[in-house]
Amino acid sequence: MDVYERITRNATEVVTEAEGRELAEDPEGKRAYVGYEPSGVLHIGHMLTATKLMDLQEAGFEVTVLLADVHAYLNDKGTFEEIRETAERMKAQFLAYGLDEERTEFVYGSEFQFDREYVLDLHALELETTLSRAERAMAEIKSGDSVTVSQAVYPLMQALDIVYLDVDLAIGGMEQRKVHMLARDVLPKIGEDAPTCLHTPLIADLDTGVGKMSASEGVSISMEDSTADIEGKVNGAFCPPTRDPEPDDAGRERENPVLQIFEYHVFPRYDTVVVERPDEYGGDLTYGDYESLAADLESGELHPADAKGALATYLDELIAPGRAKLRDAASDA
Ligand code: NAL
Repeated sequence: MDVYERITRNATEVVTEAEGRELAEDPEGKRAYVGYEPSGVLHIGHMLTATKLMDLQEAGFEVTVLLADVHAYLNDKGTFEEIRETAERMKAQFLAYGLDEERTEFVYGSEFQFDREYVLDLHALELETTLSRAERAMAEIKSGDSVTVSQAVYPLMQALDIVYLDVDLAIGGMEQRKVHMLARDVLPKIGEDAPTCLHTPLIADLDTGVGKMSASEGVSISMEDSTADIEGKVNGAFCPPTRDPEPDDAGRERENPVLQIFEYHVFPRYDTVVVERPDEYGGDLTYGDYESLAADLESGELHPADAKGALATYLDELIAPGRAKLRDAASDA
């Protein structure tokens, strides 16, 4: 696989493609970073960006993971002390998930975001940004119904972090794209370069295929799930025999979340995927890539129930090391 292909596989977009291609020409030693509001438990959304970080590490990038403690505080996620505690647990789960320890640096936002120079630059960005623009950037990130002043400061700090962490490529899920677009517009106004950004897709709600899966609503998958939890959730998932399901009765777009998880979580981590079946149902099926599995689901060769069984097995294997870390942390406490 060529470098640009590895860097961008399964990404929804690179902003801009030309900038991404330039990075791909000489990735060795370049730095990519992603930030997360610490929450203690890794869920499937974190795992999706983590898988992309592993692609980047294989391509030669160094990775910075920002444990965005101040951001979580500004977004009403708890006291500062609670947030710090959850961040340590999260770090252990990221490494257990498979990030390369040698090529991953974990940084707390609070290590540099209270520095005088940072705060002055932040105020300069505040002068350059309207409240409505900051509010729009936060639409898919904010918690709660109202927008507080803290949540308007939030995207400006996220923009500034991209400068202070000296990164070549900012990674985030599609819910981060408006923050990144704001960063691209506003950073040049204080004399900084617009960052190159790569966005990963959002996975649809597991039960309905509508909208996006969320840790706060509906069914999500996390490192807290037992093997039986995962089997139950995956067996209950929406999985029609197509990549392109019809809209629901209310006319809302739907995706096939089972196929999405195979595509974005399983195939990037396994060379081959085996769907086990008893001999009387045709025996095991082996797939070397996502396309052939999706094609078999569509043709009827692969039954949705068998696809779900295999998905539960692979997901369980992927989260097992992180689950063990969480149990260690619980027994230490
Ligand atoms: C991501 C977050 C916070 C600060 C960041 C700074 C730089 C790059 C990425 C960052 C968290 C993210 C979330 N907004 O929704 O979890």
